[in-house]
Amino acid sequence: MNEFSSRRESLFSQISDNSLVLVSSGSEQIRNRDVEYDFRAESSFFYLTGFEEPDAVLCLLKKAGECQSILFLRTKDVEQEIWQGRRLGVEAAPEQLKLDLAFDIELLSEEVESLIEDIQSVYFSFAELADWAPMLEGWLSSQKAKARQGVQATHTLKDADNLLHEARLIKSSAEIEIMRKAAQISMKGHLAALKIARGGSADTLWEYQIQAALEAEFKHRGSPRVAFSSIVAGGENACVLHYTENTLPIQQGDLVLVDAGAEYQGYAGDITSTFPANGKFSLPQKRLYELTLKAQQAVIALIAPGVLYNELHQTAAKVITEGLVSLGILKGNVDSLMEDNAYKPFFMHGTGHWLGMDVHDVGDYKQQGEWRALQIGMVLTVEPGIYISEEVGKAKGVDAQYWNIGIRIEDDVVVTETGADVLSVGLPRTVAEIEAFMADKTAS
Ligand SMILES: [Mn+2]
Repeated sequence: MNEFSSRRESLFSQISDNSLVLVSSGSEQIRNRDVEYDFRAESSFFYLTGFEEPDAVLCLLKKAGECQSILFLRTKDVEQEIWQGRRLGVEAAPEQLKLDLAFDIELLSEEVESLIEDIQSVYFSFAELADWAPMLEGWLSSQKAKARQGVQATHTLKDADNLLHEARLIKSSAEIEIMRKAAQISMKGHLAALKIARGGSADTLWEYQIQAALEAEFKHRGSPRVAFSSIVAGGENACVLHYTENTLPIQQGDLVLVDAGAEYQGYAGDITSTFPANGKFSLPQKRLYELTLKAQQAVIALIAPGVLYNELHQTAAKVITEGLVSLGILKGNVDSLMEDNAYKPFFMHGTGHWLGMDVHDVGDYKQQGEWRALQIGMVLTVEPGIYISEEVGKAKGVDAQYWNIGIRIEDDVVVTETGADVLSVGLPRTVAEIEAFMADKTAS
């Protein structure tokens, strides 16, 4: 029994007898002409198998009290493997992945047609309905046709995501240690970004060069790929939330916003740092940075089991609103500004999200219409930000010294019995710490 088979056991224990669960790894996608995007298996499939090949389907069959894990996958093919890479193959799969049976993926439709006899409930991801629909239609109609032979047709289709997403939301201690590693590799990548920026070379530094430095550090430390496209945004580009072009030169006096995370053993790190390219914050940059950090620290201090999810954002929004009032960027009474969401033009995203195998990880934020309470083992990001583009600054009458500044500070946090454990700890975060790190060419 390994972590993957115990996850399957746990899923089996939650479904009723005579059920079938289908989980797909996904297929390779074309990027352009003969070039494919790097393949990355669907997270729920990887969660249950630890297997990363495309064109594979896991079938969990619970029938007459017996539980079987059956994998459909690509067969060994010497010719194809020379061109496209190695395959595990049908023969090796059961032993290697601790499964009961394996079949050629080409036989999926045919084999499931017989496995599904007398199965009452079929689970699959409703997000993949269009992919499953043709096969489901075939299976359901062939069962109906066998009714006179005494076959009881499936009568319930269920969303597998309901079960899988809830299971994935609460991390085991083994998962938390992998996530700590993902976050620590990510942290080291961010340090590498600060280091290349402080290098002091007379040449212009480009956003993609900072990206190269941090992603090289991820790989150097054992992360084979990024968890999502890295954002390296100089100056006003930081006001574009998902800026991934990373193609422009860093200007003297700009802040650099880096939002990047390493993937490690299938789990995502997700960190944002904001620092001055020349090593020294200007006064308006410093004021907005310190306000963002104050909001982030207030949220982290609040995290504990039982705290409602939306209290985190309310706390960040309140700190930012108060701060923007004291800087004269917002005018009025804090309570009524909060009621009007007056902070939204400057802080337009949420304060965080679940983190796990997916960077924006699965799991409901509300249950029965109510914000859910934090539980031990949940992992989330805390990432307030303040963005004042020239357009917004002009429109809202903000003093021009604050225009074209975008700041976000993000860490990865696991909810523990006593509060919060910051998995991504290790970066210089205060203005003094960042300026000292940027000034000392030997600091690491
Ligand atoms: Mn994030």
